[in-house]
Amino acid sequence: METLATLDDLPKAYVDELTQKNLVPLWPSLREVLPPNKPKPQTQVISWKYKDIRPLLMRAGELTPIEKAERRVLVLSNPGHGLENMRASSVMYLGMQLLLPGEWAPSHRHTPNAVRLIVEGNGAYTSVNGEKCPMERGDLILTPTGMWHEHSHEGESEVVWLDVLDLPLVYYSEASFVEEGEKAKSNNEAKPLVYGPGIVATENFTRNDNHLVKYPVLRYPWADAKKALETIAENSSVEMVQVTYVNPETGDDAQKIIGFSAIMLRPNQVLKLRQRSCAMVFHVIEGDVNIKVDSVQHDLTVADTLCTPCFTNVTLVNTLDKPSFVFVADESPFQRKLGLYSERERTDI
Ligand code: 1HN
Repeated sequence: METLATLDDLPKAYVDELTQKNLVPLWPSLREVLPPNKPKPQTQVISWKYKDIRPLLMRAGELTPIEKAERRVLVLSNPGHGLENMRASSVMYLGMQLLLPGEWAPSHRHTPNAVRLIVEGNGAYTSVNGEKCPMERGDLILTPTGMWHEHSHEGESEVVWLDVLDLPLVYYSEASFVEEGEKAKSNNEAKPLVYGPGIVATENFTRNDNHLVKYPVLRYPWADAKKALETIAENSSVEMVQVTYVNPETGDDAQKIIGFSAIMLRPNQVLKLRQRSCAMVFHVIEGDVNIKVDSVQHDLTVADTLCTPCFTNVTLVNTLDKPSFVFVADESPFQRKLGLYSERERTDI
């Protein structure tokens, strides 16, 4: 590939005149915006250990009352994007949120899509458009774009969860904003609005705005996902024991931009993933997993999180002689919709 001329190859007076007229020559930057063969991601391979996060999150619980935080979150920020930009990848935001007994994180709704993966504790609830979703360890709870949500805690111990949002993408698109809800806690003792996949109270169903029907499942209990994984592992010899969280109404991914799945690693299994065109996030729900990304190995245990940039060689190793379980978030729904998604063979075999 031809090496192209740089800005320094141009007379300074010419460059200054371009600048004055808000013009930029393409050729000095062409190789940067269109690198050969694969992207040059800013996303770095980063892991966050829960044993590092937890004490700092509990300290935040002492330092900042919920009323002064609205959402008490430590953001898992990728230094490759600049820590202050609060991105795990170009599309995904990750945060660990703490809610203490008796606390209430007030109702709001916003354009970015969010999910919560519950990390520890019980007795807390997220209410999504009035449906009260109990938060149990490993559960996945959706708050899709535009749905009202608030968190409350009626239990005894700290509750912590991992938030995954498409905030970086929505913010970059200049489409990110929030609306505040009622100042009072909503009556989430009310009967649920959705009674099961495809069954909704008629009083809550408006044909022109059937958001509820578009997202009939808001809570995916971990017990169900785990049982599904164990059944797949028992009944088939498939190498990748994986379930995808889908929207039963549309048969599509559970949300439009970020995809969610869970993998069961068989005892001592070594699972080599193909290269993918999107960044990925791995979060250990149960067990001990070494994740090798290209040549670097990261030892993860329960509640640890790791993100990988596009087109890396990722190997998951279960170091236990019992199953380990990993939650996965990735950008494939977004990339597929735009026709950008691809997979490649690994480059280390
Ligand atoms: C949000 O609404 C929540 O509702 C958590 O718990 C994290 C990060 C950025 C923007 C909105 C929540 C968030 C967020």
